[in-house]
Amino acid sequence: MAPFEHVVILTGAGLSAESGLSTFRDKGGIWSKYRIEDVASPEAFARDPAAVLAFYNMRRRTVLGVQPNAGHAALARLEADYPGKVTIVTQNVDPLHERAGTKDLIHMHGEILKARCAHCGDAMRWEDDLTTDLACRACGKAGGLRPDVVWFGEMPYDMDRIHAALETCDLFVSIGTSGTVYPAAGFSAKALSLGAHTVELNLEPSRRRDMFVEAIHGKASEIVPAYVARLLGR
Ligand code: BV8
Repeated sequence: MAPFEHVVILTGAGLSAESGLSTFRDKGGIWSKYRIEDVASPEAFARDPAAVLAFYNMRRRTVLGVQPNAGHAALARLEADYPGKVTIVTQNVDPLHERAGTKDLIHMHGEILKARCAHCGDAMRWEDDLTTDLACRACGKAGGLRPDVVWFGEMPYDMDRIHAALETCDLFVSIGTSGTVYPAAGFSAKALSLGAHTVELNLEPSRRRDMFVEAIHGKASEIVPAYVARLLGR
């Protein structure tokens, strides 16, 4: 008998920090070196596509060189072994959940190892640098290939599926996110309002700390395996 029938997990950049990927809002984080308005919006891409592509080329190269950590591995075990339903939603655009073995993952902010044509919408796996002179394989037009990530002001992916999961879950666990970016930052409030038990696993209390019934603070590579072991009764 599972302690909870449907577990929804939301992850953020803090889960990938110990794999060597910078978070966004910690000291020395990505947004301390770059302005969102310059590199992570459709307006920025229209204004200076080369600068936006260079930002993502740098991050893509870093992503290709890192490995998942014990936190990612624990969540893959949870998905595989938990007797109830598990839905994992990530804000991260890195592939570390999949590399650790997670099979059914919702990348609500897209994936940095995919490209999408702004002209025709065709999307494809993409591990090389993106440049403005590249032509789309589907429509043949150049200048439109962009990372298949969700920028500020764009609608995140799979929102219907995420809301359906939030409406049926009885456990909501937020891991490694500051609770800054919406709509993800609003998921805990929705789950709590519908009666779910809400838990925050993070290095420190997030901006949405008041939406969590339970909080465990520490490094994801330590507290996530311990929490998953508790859920699996090990
Ligand atoms: C939209 C992809 C509408 C690209 C990203 C309501 C109120 C206020 C503002 C808004 C609102 N609704 C919408 C907005 C605007 C905006 C927004 O939320 N702005 C913020 C800044 C206030 N939201 C949007 O624009 C969203 N779109 O709403 O569209 C719409 C409606 C109709 C039609 C069309 C459109 C889109 C948001 C998505 C933006 N894209 N990423 C990329 O990656 O480059 S967001 C970006 O932030 C990343 O995805 C990142 O994952 C995400 C969230 O950040 P975190 O993951 O939380 O990372 P952070 O660094 O902040 O925190 C890390 C945490 O980890 C810390 O707490 C730290 O303590 C902890 N930690 C660190 N190390 C460890 C650790 N924990 C454990 N172990 C460790 N070792």
